[in-house]
Amino acid sequence: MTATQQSPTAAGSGANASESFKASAASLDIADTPPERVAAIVTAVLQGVHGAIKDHDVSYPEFQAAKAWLMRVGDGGEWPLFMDVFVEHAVEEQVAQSQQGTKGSILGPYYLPGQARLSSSCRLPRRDDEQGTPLVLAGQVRDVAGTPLAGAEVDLWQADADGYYSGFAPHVPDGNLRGVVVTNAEGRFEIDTIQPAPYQIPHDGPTGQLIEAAGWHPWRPAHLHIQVRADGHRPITTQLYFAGGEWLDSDVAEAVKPELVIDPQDDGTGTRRSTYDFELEPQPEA
Ligand code: MBD
Ligand code: FE
Repeated sequence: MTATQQSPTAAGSGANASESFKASAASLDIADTPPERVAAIVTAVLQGVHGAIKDHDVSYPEFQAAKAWLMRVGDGGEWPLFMDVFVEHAVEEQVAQSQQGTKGSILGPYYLPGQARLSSSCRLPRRDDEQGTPLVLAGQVRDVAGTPLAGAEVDLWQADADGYYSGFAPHVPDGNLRGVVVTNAEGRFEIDTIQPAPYQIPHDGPTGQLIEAAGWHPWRPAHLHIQVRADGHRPITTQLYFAGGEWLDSDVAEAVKPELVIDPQDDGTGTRRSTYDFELEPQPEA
């Protein structure tokens, strides 16, 4: 097994995350943001940087080391990873203030659109020898008034039992442990998958190097990523976490909310089962 073909590298997964982000954000440009707003936000960010330099008496070697590190983040394609780990949660919390229904959480860098559409009761695509404890997530999608939403999409993506995502680790086949599950006439779904492992930020790249240099830890607790969409409703992007799991209280991405922790129970056959219902609010008027 060669390193380049088999083992995921930070640079490989970073390049994929950058490509995927560019595709999803192709139409977004700071030129479309009003100049007063750009000036206000960027001035505040720069004031924060200038304040840190002053408060911590930053030296020239430290300034140049920071510049070299920032260049490596770009070269390694790690801006999506860095931004989603250290910044996205604050944006999500801000947006959540005007959101009803199921709590959201961050999207992260590993969403890929256009996955297999699956019927309401299904198994996520997996390898013949997929490792990991069987996990079944069942539930219902409703509007905030309690009406079931038939034909809603529960788009799920997750790491495997080693903590790797398909599309971002060369040894995992495309589409593995990803799928768009369509709810039945009662708005229900039942998804057969496996328990994901906690996720570790890759340590051979600049984001991992920063975490190590600062003496922080690189872990996210085990999680399922889910986006729920239904016609006429505001989509929610969220994550589910597992009660008792490692790193729940110290997620490097600070994206855990207590309402999003499930506690699957063994059904006596070695399969762990949990339910979770999703509630979507009406699409806000444009
Ligand atoms: C992940 O799996 C993730 O969910 C986030 C937010 C950042 C890096 C990896
Ligand atoms: Fe993730």
